Amino acid sequence: MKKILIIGAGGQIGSELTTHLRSIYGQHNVLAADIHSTPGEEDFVQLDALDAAAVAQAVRENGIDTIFNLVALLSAKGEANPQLAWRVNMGALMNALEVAREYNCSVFTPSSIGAFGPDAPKDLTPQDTPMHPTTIYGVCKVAGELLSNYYFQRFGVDARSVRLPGVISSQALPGGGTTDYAVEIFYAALRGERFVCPVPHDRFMDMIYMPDVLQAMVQLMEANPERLVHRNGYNVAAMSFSPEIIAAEIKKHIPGLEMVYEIDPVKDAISAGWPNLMDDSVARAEWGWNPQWGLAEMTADMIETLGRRLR
Ligand code: AKB
Repeated sequence: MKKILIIGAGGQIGSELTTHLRSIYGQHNVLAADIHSTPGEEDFVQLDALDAAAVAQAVRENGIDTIFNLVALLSAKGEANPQLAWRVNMGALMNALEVAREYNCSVFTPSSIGAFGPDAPKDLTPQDTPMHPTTIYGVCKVAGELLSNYYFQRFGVDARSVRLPGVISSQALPGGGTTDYAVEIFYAALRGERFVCPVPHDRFMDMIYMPDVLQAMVQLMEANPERLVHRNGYNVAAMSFSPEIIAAEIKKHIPGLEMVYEIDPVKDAISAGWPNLMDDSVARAEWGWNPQWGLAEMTADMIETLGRRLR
């Protein structure tokens, strides 16, 4: 990776990925792109990921060799408007792959635990297993993995992806996801507000802390292509917990946290079909995936860093 374009750079992952990649590859070698403008930001271009000509122009004019395509409507938001979710999620990916084909770029796109459906084993969900998601988000993720593999086999486009768990981070908020509660609970705890949890107390889901997400993206994109058998998309696991478990962990730092449950039927149904914990042994074997953050360390760090931001 020498010249990088991040599409969707203003989102939860994009905002931290931009800073992280600039610290490794240099400020001017990482071009941030988003549909919303960021006044005064250097090395930024405002573009609509669904505008193929605009994506091509950004790649051509800046000599880009690697594209991170982070544009997506998340799972719960996708269910509110499935047609829009398909148009945005698949449109942005198709444009990224087509531009990559034309200008010989590598492409990273996050897949998700949402790519699995109710017929996949819940515990230690294998890398290769039935994938029949029941959400439009999951359908897009499976289609995206297949499309990325197709572009590699048919056109030689170096497309790679990981199946991300719910991402926990202290900078930009997620939005429209089923796992968002695991971020929002920290804001409530630190502000002394009652937390209203939308998923059942005992619903386990895979989660990951942002530093491990950034590490996974760089590590996979820098991996020797000859070692990559799966390419799209690798299971990456870091921790798994339920709402009552994360609440208990936060209470070790903030004993006054108050949590009540008001189950959101959409998030309940979505999360019921997702893994409890994926088996990530293939990612470990093929490119050395090795997460550093578990529940206890992540919780302590979130309270410290988000607490500083909110003060
Ligand atoms: C969501 O909840 O939709 C996302 C995801 C797990 O892909 N955070």
